[in-house]
Amino acid sequence: MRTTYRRLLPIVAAMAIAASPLVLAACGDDEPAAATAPGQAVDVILGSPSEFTITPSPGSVAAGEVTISAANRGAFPHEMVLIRTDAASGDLAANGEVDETGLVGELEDLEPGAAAKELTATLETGHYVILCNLPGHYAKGMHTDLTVE
Ligand SMILES: [Cu+2]
Repeated sequence: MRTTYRRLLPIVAAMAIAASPLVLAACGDDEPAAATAPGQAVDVILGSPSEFTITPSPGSVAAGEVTISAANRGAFPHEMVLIRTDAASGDLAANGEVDETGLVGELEDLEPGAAAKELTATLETGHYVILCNLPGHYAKGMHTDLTVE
């Protein structure tokens, strides 16, 4: 018996190693990505479908490095500001413009029809708000939520 186990052990170990990538691949569609997932991308559209909308796709990402690509498809200039805050996107203190406490980064001077600009940041788990902070734009509804899981 002892001899048999010694012969089988390396074979069993090799099978376990060979099987593990299959297990990971099989659950990849349903499970959230690992916290170390590299190069996640979020596309943010400003100015469409109406002028004062701002829409991220997807609306939630896993913690880690995230590249946000923002394009203005409206008629007016806009900007994209990313803030980490527990407040809902519509509940930020604003007096014409939003207090940018918790600022992670921003893309300024997004001109209508211009090429998208990119912002890469390492995001920790939490709640974030994406908004346009040109005077009056936040009040017109130009804000949305981004969840980092
Ligand atoms: Cu704007």
